[in-house]
Amino acid sequence: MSDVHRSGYVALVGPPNVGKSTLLNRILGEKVSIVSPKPQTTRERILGIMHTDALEMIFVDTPGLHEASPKRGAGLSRFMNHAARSAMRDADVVALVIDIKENEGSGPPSARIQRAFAEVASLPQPKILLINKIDRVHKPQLLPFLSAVAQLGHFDEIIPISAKSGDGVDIFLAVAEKRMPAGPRLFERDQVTDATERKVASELVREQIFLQLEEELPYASAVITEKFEETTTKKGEPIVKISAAIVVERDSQKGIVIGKKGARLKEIGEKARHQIATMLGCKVHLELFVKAVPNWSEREASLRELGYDESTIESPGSEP
Ligand SMILES: Nc1nc2c(ncn2[C@@H]2O[C@H](COP(=O)(O)OP(=O)(O)OP(=O)(O)O)[C@@H](O)[C@H]2O)c(=O)[nH]1
Ligand SMILES: [Mg+2]
Repeated sequence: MSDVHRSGYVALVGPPNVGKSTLLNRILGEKVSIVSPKPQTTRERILGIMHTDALEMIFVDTPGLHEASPKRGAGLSRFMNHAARSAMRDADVVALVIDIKENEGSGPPSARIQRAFAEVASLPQPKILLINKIDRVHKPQLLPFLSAVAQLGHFDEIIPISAKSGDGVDIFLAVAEKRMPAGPRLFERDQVTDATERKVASELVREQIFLQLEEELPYASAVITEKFEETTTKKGEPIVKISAAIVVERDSQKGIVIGKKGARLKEIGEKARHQIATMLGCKVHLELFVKAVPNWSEREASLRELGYDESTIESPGSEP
């Protein structure tokens, strides 16, 4: 092997809920991107960086590509699709993730999978198809789908994987590595993500909202960390004091997040605090409050305030 340093961006794109964020966390061996069984969990692009002495592979987790729903904020939806499309346009390698369970039997690819293929078909970069969740099917069931997809000729490589068990993930990494261009190190050797601790803290609260609340509410809420203070306890132990606002769209939704006698909010806070403490490796004090910002997911000014501003989407290759 040559000793030239190589570095590049690998975009993880695809429909919602197929396992893109699970895959990113699996590759890095730690949680940088939140995961839930509900679609549209990821809202912004998140970088996860894998380093070796001669290589830096920067994986870009993206929001699931989706059609705007009349029931959900059109502004937020546009922001999410734009973030995903700009990440895939600017990456060195595009990895399209799909869920094998959407295609049981030997029929042609489902309409949603075909739309995903169409999203990447005309991109000039090397394209890898990752058929995820193979832990959920019997291996022989995969074969007809694999050969049907191979015949379409859209992809340079087709790799069945399980982001959950790790099956096939090493093969993906080896294939992506071969496609990395020569280039300098772009991040510090110990940097795993470009997201700040402040940002990951709000995401971990948002993850609990996705996990604990039903139906439309997760989509109608956002989390913003308003205070993040590194200090020490009376005993001299390090502690981070965080205050975060859960933003919903209507006053009537506040009660659902808060729950009976504050029980739901307490549970969200407890679980999120635990996760944040694991990430930071120290004690955490987390204070949550809920506020309503009418129709924030539609209004440009509120979207901007909450960090969902289309004009701020950088290409993944721009200066970190
Ligand atoms: N059985 C199985 N479940 C998986 C696998 N990968 C992901 N999941 C589950 O699929 C659901 C969605 O996973 P995410 O990683 O949030 O999916 P995503 O593509 O990032 O979703 P969005 O951010 O909403 O676009 C979660 O419940 C995961 O636990 C897998 O390989 N096998
Ligand atoms: Mg995701």
